[in-house]
Amino acid sequence: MLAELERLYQQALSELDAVTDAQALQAWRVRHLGRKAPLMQAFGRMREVPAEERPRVGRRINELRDALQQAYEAKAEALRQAELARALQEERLDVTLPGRPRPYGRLHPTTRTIREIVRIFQSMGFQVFTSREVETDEYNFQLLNIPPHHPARDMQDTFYVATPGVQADETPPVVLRTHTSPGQIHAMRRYAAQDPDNPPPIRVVLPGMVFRYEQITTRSEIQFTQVEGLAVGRHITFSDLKGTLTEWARRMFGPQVRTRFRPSYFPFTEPSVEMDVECFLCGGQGCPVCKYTGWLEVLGAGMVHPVVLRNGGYDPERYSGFAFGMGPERITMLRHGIQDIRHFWRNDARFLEQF
Ligand code: FA5
Repeated sequence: MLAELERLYQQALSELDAVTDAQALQAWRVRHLGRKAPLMQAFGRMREVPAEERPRVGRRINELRDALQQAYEAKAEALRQAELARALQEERLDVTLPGRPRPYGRLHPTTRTIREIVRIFQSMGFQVFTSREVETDEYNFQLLNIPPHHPARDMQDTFYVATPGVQADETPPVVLRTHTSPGQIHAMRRYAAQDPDNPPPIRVVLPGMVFRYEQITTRSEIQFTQVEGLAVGRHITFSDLKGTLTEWARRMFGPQVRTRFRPSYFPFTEPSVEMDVECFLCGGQGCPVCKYTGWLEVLGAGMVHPVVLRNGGYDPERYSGFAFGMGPERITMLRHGIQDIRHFWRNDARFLEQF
């Protein structure tokens, strides 16, 4: 029996030599070390061996089995190493390559412009006052000296907000604000409430979203932003308006930039102006962006109308003030030479990534 087992052992070793993959190795293990393998069954056949031979034969069978087990483990390890070498060769990994950069979000160009505008006014002592986007007709128009049927309403086509089940003429009309100017009334009333007989002076800026029922074009959106400004106090003059806005323009567009004021009309300011800045793209020489005029319009402004001051709780005999309103999208377009305002809402990463 021992001679037969020695032969099987030699055969198992030479079979193991020929094994080249994990699957064949498993099959080999079942064949030579499994429960039904001849070597394993030999323990059951010990009865055939003369009693005095049994210890020696038993020891030898154990040795053969241990030797096969070791040969198996050595082969398994060799196969693992070979597999690793192959993987390293084929799936080459250069650990010195730089990592993949994580995409970071960034601020929308309009937000950046608004923040810059606000920062400059803050440095001049203005505070941010936040006002609502849904307004009554009263605040958006009437308290700003734009009565019903006033032709100036045509300047700002309006989105009216309907209340389901309620007839339009049963409730005061509610609108999406067409400009940030109704915030002037909210701010004045809030400040005046502190001391109605002697209301404190005001210096606020009001950034926010506005809505107009307009034809969308390359220059006009139906939803855009404005930054409003309001200063109210004793002895505030038109010179203060010019000085403040000119200083803002210099800090915003560069210290050399020149400004000019043109007469204009807004129902809530008197007198009213529009401010142009010298085209900072061509330095006033004339280019397509300034339409060869050398000037860019950036805002509307004026001295707060006495009716508006009174509506806000400020006696126009004792107080005066100036107000202004500007459009950050248009300013962003001018600064970056953006030809079409519709890019701002398109959410196209190729556009947004440039800022
Ligand atoms: C007003 O809205 C006034 N409330 C501004 C004002 C405030 C004047 C305080 C005096 C005192 P206007 O309609 O011109 O004015 O709009 C102001 C700015 O908003 C414009 O200069 C422009 O930059 C921007 N704007 C107006 N309409 C649009 C539009 N459809 N799309 C994008 N920007 C617009």
